[in-house]
Amino acid sequence: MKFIHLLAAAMAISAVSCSERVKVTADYQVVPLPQTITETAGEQAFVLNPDTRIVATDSSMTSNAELLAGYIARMNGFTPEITSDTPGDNYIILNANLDNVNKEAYEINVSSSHIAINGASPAGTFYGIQTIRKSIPGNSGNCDVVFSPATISDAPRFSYRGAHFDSSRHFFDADSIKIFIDMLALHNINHMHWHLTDDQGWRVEINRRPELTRTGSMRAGTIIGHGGPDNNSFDSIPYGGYYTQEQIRDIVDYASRRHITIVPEIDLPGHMQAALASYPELGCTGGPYEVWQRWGISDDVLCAGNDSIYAFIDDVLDEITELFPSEYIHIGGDECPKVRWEKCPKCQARIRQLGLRDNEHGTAEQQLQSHVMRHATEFLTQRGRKVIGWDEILEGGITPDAIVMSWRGTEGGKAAAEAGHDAIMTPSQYLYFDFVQSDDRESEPLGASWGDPVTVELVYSYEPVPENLTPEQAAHIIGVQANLWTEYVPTMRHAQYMELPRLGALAEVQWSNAAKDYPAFLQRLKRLASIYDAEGYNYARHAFETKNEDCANETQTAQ
Ligand code: TNX
Repeated sequence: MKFIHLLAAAMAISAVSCSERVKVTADYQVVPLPQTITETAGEQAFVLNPDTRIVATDSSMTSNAELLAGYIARMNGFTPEITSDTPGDNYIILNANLDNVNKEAYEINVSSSHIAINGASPAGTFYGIQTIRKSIPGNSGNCDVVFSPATISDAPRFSYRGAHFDSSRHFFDADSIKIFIDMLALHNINHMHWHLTDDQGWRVEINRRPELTRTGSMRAGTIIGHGGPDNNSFDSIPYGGYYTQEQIRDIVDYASRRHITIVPEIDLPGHMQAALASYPELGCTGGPYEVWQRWGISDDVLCAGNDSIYAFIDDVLDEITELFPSEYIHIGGDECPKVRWEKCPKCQARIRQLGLRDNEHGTAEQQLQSHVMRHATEFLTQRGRKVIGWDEILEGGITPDAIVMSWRGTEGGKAAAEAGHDAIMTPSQYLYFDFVQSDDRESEPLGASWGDPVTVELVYSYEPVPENLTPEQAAHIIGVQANLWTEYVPTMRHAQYMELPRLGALAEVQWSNAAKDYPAFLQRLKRLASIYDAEGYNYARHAFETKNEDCANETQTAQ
């Protein structure tokens, strides 16, 4: 009886707790783990409550302040007022005058009167904001938050911290892409590699080539299941979509306010069947071609012997550089079969004209691919951009400034670094988030047709700098990225299931220098998952040993 009374009393307290402004305690052990967290002895704690203000010291801090106010509003149910004047106490002040060569570094000082977040640039301040935001428990409802006095100093290990997203195989509307960008911001990721074109759909409006979206953004149906030459089951449901230039500009702006650069990819000269369906004269056989309904590697690629493909590449890249201010532009280079070129009179004539023959750089056809890539590279270099290509660009000779994205394991990245090229590591066996995430494939939604499971622990265990590199060579490993190919990922809710919480493990690999400690990381990851809950993100539970929610066939609207 007594116990029941106590229970009833406890339930009553928890039901009213937040309206009585119950306090929860912030925990600075966040993902990714900050470099140093030093508790200050003998000081009173800071309490975040509905009277707390955010001080934006100048206009460069306004957007950061608005984002912080929004995070607090969503987590805690109240929206702090933003001001430019510093009140007597109870404020969070944002600055960007920290002296540090790493422009993404930040320092946080928590004292009883205020929290100061100071970045070495507005991006640095933003990462300090993320740390404060993630230190708030995800289930803190309408509660006040107690921050113990401390100094946190932090800076990322890698300057390129990427996440790739494939909008071609499945199309995700602009609001979904913004949700994805918010997910990246939560994980301190600063580059979104956006795969916008492929055999199965062209997704970016190009004014000078209107057929690319008129024809190339729509396929007549989609293969059911993994495919392969013997599978002829198609759903016969027309499928498509594309981003207008106005939408792209809006998304680029949305990302840049979150200090995320969007690196667009135009995949050349293979993975081009949607473009060939739009402009058949760009292919070796002249078509007709259809926007591909299968997954895999199409034999039909741009005809390297045809002068008109070079004008096509220029037209597309010209508008791409207008739309995307990114220093890096990705020009693909992967999986370009040479069967058409071997038989194509124009390609063979071009090979003769260029004097290409099989040698230590590769076959004549591989060198012909390098010729196409060099054309695109020169076009972009003249406009002050740097190119990134998949590791096949090492075959047949690579242009001097090209950055290699190592996906077929780590060897491409290692070879690139040894040859003095910058490299971004995205080896499939650790960082392909289209691979299933558990050995129990039966219980998983259909994943990529190749590759072993990629668990959270495996992602966390990844060390991006290959062994046996000199310090100079190691400095060429500029970053790390995970890729989400979407052949089997039709909705953003499903994409979240594939990304989360593996993105948490990726964030630690990209940002943190700390020695690996998986059990300690898991504790931090559980707390991050409480923020996934607060944000309404769908995520996989394998690492937490609880049941996965059904991720397939669900939709989610933008917040
Ligand atoms: C390989 S990674 C591809 C993609 C596929 C992916 C499926 C790369 C450069 N090419 O076209 O979507 O495998 O896992």
